[in-house]
Amino acid sequence: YDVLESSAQTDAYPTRDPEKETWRERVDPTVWQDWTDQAPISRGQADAFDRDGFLVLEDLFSTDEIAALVSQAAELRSALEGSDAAEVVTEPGSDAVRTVFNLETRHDLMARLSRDVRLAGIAQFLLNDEVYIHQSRLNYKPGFTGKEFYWHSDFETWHAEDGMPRMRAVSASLLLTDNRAHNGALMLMPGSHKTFVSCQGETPDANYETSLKTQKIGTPSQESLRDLAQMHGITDAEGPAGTLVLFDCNTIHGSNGNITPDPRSNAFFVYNAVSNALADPFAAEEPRPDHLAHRGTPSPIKLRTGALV
Ligand code: 6CS
Ligand code: FE
Repeated sequence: YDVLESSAQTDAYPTRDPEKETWRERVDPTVWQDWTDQAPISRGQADAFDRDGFLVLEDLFSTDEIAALVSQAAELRSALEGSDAAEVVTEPGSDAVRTVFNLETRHDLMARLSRDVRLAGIAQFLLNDEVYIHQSRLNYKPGFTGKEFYWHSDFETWHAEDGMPRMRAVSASLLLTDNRAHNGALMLMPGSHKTFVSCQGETPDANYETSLKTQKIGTPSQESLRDLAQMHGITDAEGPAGTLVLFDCNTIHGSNGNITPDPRSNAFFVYNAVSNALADPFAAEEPRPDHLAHRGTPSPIKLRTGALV
């Protein structure tokens, strides 16, 4: 791969060249404002997010709140077992539910969670803007049969296929089971968010129909991943149910399969800055459906405080 400097023109992050992969420098900040004592996270946490591209926060939610969310997630899952809705993605090779999209539209408690100051308020601070939900999902990784997610940057897909212009989005994953290295916890490469890996390979039509089970296009080459892992190392985002994992839209991440008896699940909300609303896709013919990427004029989230239940 070549290593090129980027510039903030019409397409700050060109990707999916049919011929070659390129490393480009990130032109956007990670933390979009200076820390003050009004911030919802400590100075050390803001610095860590800036440096690593992620942050793991424990003890933000009470046991009652987590119990309510866990039972809601289980209900949603059993209600959608066997559903052929486009918003429900099954595991490769089985009918087990892997992902349910549009989480906040399915239940009041999930809607309330999506607006909570502990998620959306931190996102607002990091992005220094009002925020809206770009995508939301429940991720389930069943015991024994849960399959891996290969290494990728979310932003690469959101830019190429959804038209997200700049790196001004953050994902909040609230763990609903214990997540450990052994049951397929999220793995992240700390510091990888400062490099944009412009991936090789054109986007096939309706790529999302297969990429949500097994992603092939928009993933870095093994050569790039080897170099990134050597430069940055790999961190397991472990924690008990109730842990919040925040990560920048360009942090390289993935997860292993789960052959343990212990399922792994999380509620996942992507907050995008309202000033970074979607344009036409940068490297795909058609935008993806709305349940994968909310389009149109964004309606900013009104923050909620206090207990969820
Ligand atoms: O498609 C998405 O929006 C997300 N899912 C996958 C498998 N890769 C890119 C992004 O994280
Ligand atoms: Fe991802």
